[in-house]
Amino acid sequence: MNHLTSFLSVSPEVRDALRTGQPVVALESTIISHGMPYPRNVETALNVERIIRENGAVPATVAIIQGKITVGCSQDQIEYLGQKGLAVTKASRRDLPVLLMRGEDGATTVATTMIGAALADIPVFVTGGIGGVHRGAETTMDISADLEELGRTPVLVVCAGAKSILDLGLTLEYLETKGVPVIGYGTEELPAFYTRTSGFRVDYRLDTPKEIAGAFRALRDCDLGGGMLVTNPIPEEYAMDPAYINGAIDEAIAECGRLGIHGKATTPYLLDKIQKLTGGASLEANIQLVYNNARLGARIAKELCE
Ligand code: PSU
Ligand code: MN
Repeated sequence: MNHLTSFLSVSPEVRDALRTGQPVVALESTIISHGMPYPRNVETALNVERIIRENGAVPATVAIIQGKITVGCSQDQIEYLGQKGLAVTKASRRDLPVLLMRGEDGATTVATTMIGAALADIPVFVTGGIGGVHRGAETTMDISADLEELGRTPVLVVCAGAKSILDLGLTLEYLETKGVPVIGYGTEELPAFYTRTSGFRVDYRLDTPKEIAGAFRALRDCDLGGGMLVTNPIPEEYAMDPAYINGAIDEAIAECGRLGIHGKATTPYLLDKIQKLTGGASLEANIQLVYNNARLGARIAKELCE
């Protein structure tokens, strides 16, 4: 462990895997409680864990359970978070101190899952999409804490890019400022979650888990600080039509503005609205891209253990 704290609880299975040098992959829980409807969220979370095992790594779903940063949630805990849904506190970095003091529960975002992974010494974390710079951030200042975390915490995050609910160009600028390498797995272009392309370029294209692991090893060996973002395009067969999905996204953003939704409620509102507008097609794409990321994350974690 990097830092022993009584607020950290690592499951016996994950602890053993880390002690014996086996690959471990961290997973977030806001995607369960706030990112998908019940019961598909629980089904997806358990499938992701199974895929990671099938690919030779140990899954470690992270959440705040009764005031502990829990690394390696049980099936019951995943079921609980999924059922409670939006009633669980969405916990980003700034939420941790009070939740831990009170002994409460929280679903971890990308930022807090990185914190948990780093405390437990897990280098690889798999998710769907990261938070970023929201459209209109030049007046709202709505920039996800995920980006700051990527700038400071040494964890490799595998995602399918970011949704175009965000300003992707500004998100890339922010990551550049923070010194975060943005890698495209087999692509020159930043994937936009539901689609394989976005019109924006990644910093580097790498074609193998071995090269990705090598770059991350260099980052850590040199103590550069901060993480690395690996963007993995959604498989072709599940990619959505850009005009269709971007139309739904624009409509969801307009509705969000009319309703005056802001702050931490913005991302969950947009995710839900897009799912409703597309009649569940976006949920299917979302699930498949997470599975695809789980396969890649497990392979990178294995390379890092070589
Ligand atoms: N984007 C998605 N799905 C998600 C999220 C973002 O496509 O589930 C979640 C993640 O947990 C991410 C968080 O860390 O939303 C970002 O929220 P905010 O923009 O409020 O920082
Ligand atoms: Mn925000």
